[in-house]
Amino acid sequence: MLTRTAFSLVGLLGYLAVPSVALVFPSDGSKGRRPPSKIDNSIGMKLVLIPPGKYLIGSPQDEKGRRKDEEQHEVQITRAFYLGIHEVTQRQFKEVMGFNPSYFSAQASGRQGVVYEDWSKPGGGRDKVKDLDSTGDLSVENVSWYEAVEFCERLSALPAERSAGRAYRLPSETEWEYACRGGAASYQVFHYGNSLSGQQANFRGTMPYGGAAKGPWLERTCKVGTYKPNAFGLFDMHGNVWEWCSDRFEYEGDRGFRVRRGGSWGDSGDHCRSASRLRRVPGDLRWNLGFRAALVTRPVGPE
Ligand SMILES: [Ca+2]
Repeated sequence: MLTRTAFSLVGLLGYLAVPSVALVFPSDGSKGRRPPSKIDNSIGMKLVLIPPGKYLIGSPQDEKGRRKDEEQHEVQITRAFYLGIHEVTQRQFKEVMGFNPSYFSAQASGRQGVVYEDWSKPGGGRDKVKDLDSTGDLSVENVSWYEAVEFCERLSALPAERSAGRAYRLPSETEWEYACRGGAASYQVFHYGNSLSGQQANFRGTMPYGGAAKGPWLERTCKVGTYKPNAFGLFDMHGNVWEWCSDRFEYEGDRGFRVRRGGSWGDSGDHCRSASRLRRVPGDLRWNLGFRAALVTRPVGPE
């Protein structure tokens, strides 16, 4: 029998190891069945189960690069959810939507009528990926918020997904940041710690964060999963492409903006912070803006 002291010690050790993450999943309509920790869906997308828990969203006031709308406060994630371990790829997007809008692809045209900010060199995105056999595993970009939502709806409607009871959607902003932080035991700027170098993520490595050494800058998206995952098994939460979230972004009132998170291949390290949040109008198309899918499980079969 555990003494009171020993019991407390066990509790304390558990708290120190994973203070903000519940280890037992509450009933979520699955009649007490433990949901699988990983899902491989019918288009080859891999998702992991993110457990419920509490965390501090936002950043402390002395964090370098902080913006005033990163007010720090506790958030409770009450229900487990699944999140794609990767950003949605060009291949997956094309399979579901029937076209590939990506700037960093062989066609590099995105779509007719889209005029890019000419950050690029002659040849644009096509030249940036000319040495690759395929860009199918690069993150999709140049996708509007509406198209990201439509992708989730169409994916949910695929027969194999419907029969499995899987309904996809964009993650909320609070879910996204919770997932990004990966259940870290104490506050840190990135899931890696308090610095970020070009060896750890695809961003403008010439402008690292937190005293990290200057590193490479690829100047394009890269194959998803090139860098180390966080403790939840999620890749590219810092950099590669910004990721649309479901939420509206209040700015001088509700002007219809949506939230994007995580920084991109073109951004300095401070934009890749876990707390970094920027807005875009939902119809916006950028060569550094994509998304990842979340899903909620529905009960299947007889109740
Ligand atoms: Ca990303």
